[in-house]
Amino acid sequence: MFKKILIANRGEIAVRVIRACREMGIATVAVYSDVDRGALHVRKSDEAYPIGPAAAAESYLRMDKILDVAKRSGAEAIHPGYGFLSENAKFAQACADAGVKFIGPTPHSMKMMGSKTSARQQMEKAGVPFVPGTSRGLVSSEEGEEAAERLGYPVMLKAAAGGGGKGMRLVHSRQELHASFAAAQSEAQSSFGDSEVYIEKAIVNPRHIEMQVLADEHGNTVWLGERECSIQRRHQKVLEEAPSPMVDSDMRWRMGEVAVKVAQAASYTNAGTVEFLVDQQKKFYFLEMNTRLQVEHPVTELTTGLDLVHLQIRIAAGEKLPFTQSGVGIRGHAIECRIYAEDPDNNYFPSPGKITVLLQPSGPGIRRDSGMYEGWNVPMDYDPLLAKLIGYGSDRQQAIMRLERALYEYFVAGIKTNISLFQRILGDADFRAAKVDTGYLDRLIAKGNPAVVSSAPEREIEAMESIAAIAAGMFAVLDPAASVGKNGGAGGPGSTPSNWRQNGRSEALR
Ligand code: MV4
Repeated sequence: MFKKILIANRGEIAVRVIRACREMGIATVAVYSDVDRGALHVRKSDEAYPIGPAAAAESYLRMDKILDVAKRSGAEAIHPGYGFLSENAKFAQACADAGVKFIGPTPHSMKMMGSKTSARQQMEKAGVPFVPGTSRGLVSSEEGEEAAERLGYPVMLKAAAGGGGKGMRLVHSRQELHASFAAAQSEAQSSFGDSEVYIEKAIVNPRHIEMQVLADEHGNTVWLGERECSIQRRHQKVLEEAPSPMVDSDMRWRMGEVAVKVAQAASYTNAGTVEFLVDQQKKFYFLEMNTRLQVEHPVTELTTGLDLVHLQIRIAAGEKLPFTQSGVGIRGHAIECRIYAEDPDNNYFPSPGKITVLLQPSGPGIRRDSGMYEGWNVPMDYDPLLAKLIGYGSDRQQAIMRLERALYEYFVAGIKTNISLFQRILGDADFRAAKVDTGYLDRLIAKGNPAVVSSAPEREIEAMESIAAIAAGMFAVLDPAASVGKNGGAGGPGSTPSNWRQNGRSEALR
């Protein structure tokens, strides 16, 4: 087993990997940019090295600097987390060349999945169902028109090098195709430095469901169940759950077996995710494969009882999977909320700044993977994901109740967060009835925010209570003689709760 691992990432995922390493008796090396000197992953690691300015291109994306730290620290392996260099085949290759184990798949698998057209060609060979369309780049918009006639409108133009919705165009008619083709090509060129564009039949109001797979370096591949990821906005996932409420065990097995086939066709190793689009008839189509550990991996960990980061590390160290498919069981239900530093009253714009007060939820069925702490300054230079709050229960209903309860325990002051959005989602009748597709969140947000009327006073009361408690504490310190009662009168243990405080509690919070 490795003795020391470098984590080439920051925030909650770096903390997540550090935790796994600590549990396994592996020393950890953090890297950090100038604005992350005080970040949680730096505090929690055994060693930490500066790698440059805030801009990711000058720090977290600098392969040379990261490999230099690996050499200087004696780290034998690198965990890339998600984002940054995690799906960069050149980095995986550079690690191999430097004699450092990249904890993830081989550069070969990453490259194959990195190009959507090459992935589609491989999947076609392997007999995997994928969205009808072309599997090579279009040379002209005329070629696109021919393909679109064959497929039937609407169609989707996509960048071969894309993913996450960039360089993607929905085309409703022949008249639109020519201009959309040019636009998609130029967006693909400017975003990915590669203008290759291909065409797919558009699936209307699809669901986005993905299957977790794990493969060791001895030819064993298993699937670990699906995640429902339809609740997203602008291609940014917001809430994920496992299992998907619309997948039954027959569909799960079929999807699982297809996902294993995809992984095997790519000679895949380590943890990966096979994404599917699911149409209204519940037909599923291969979309792409993510060659990394994903943000939403905790919902799979909770429903399988497995630790994916431990398993990633053991696989990278050459160990065999310690179980086979029949040893994988799915139990209970888990839902994850991505807590972002963004302002619900300003179109969910990023809201960096200093966290002045932080009260965090816990209790039965709650897991929190967080990269924030009270007093920390959230930099504006990176993805604004602060933490993930995950609710687990024996069924979906219990997971929802626990998560909703925990969301009302969260108190973050100094910056804005999207916590109120989750309070709305979890209380929404369509969500509770599991009527979600990729258009769900836009519809909910467009409906306006009726919950503001009832929840804002609650939040304000909580804030007022905190301020009152702080003020009372300050008075007690400044002038102990003036404080009320034996115990200081600031609401401490044994003190009489004031009527003000009690009256301020809403029914729901009592
Ligand atoms: C599609 C599609 C409909 N039909 N492809 C968006 C992200 C990129 N990875 C693929 N995406 C889509 N591809 C066909 N042929 C609809 C989407 C899509 C979507 C997919 C997953 C999750 C959210 C989405 C939101 C809008 C569009």
